[in-house]
Amino acid sequence: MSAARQVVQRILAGREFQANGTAKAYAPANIALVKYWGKRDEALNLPVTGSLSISLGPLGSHVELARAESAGDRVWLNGQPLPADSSFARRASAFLDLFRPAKDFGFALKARNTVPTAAGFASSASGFAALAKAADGLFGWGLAARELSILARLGSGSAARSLADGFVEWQAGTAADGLDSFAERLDAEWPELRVGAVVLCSDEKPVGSREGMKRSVETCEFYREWPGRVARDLAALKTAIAKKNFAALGEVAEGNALAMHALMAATLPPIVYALPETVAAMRTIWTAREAGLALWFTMDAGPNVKLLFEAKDESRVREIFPAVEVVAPFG
Ligand code: 2P0
Repeated sequence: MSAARQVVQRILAGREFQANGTAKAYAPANIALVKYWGKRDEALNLPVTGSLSISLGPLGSHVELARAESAGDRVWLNGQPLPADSSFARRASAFLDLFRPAKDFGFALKARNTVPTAAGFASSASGFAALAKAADGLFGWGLAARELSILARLGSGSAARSLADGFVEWQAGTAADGLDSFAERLDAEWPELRVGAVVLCSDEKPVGSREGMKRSVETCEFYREWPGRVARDLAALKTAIAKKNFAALGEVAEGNALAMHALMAATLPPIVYALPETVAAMRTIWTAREAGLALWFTMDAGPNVKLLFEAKDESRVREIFPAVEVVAPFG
């Protein structure tokens, strides 16, 4: 039995697998302010370090899950039926295998993303988080948020952070089975906070995160510096959030993203996601900041930048980046 399936059995010990009607669930997408880059266990998506994200409220994934009339899963994405060999259907079915009561039990899954696919926010985190919640609803397990976070992580690491709104911290944990590696909401609100997506290129990335982080752990000479850096950044970010110090939040998030991209560049073979337009956008942000605008950015495993600012500066930010898609994570 796979390591992931063993973990699922441990969490679901004593629970029934009786499917009831159609379960609906929603989970928000999230953007990390202190990043996850590197695993200590690939089968269970256990991270080397903790990470801290902000959930994107109404941008996320809605799913409906029911038992299909016959064996074999039926998967729809944004209203379209998908061939079973499409990458989305294959990933969803592989995740649902963890909960499948019998080989001839097929799932009917309808997923709808409100994360615009072209906006540069990943929908896999919200998708697996919503799917874990929907499975919980379909079988009536009544799992706790921590347990749902662990199940979602088995689909994709960053999905562990998509079970809650607001600021969410994912603990790396130390247990081999990962039962101590889950994410929880921080007790903090920041209604003025804004995240802006600036899409510079929506082509498929040359190296996926899963492959990229594995390569960094194995070959990047300064990967050993990363856990210490993350620990310092997590502490500084939590202080910034507690004090609502926006400049401190921006500084930590931008610095952490640039440090992650430095790790990527020092990986063999090197991984450089930035395009000339990415570097130009960074310089524009730095110039605006020198002129007094409280604007910072973060970047994930791709060439697009995500702006961090407060509501009072939104019109100035829109003047600089007219195509920005703005999200208010706290509504
Ligand atoms: C993050 N990323 O913290 C980091 C920053 C990308 C860069 O989590 O292999 O899709 O499914 O655990 O979660 C993307 O990695 O990887 C990611 P898996 P995942 O948001």
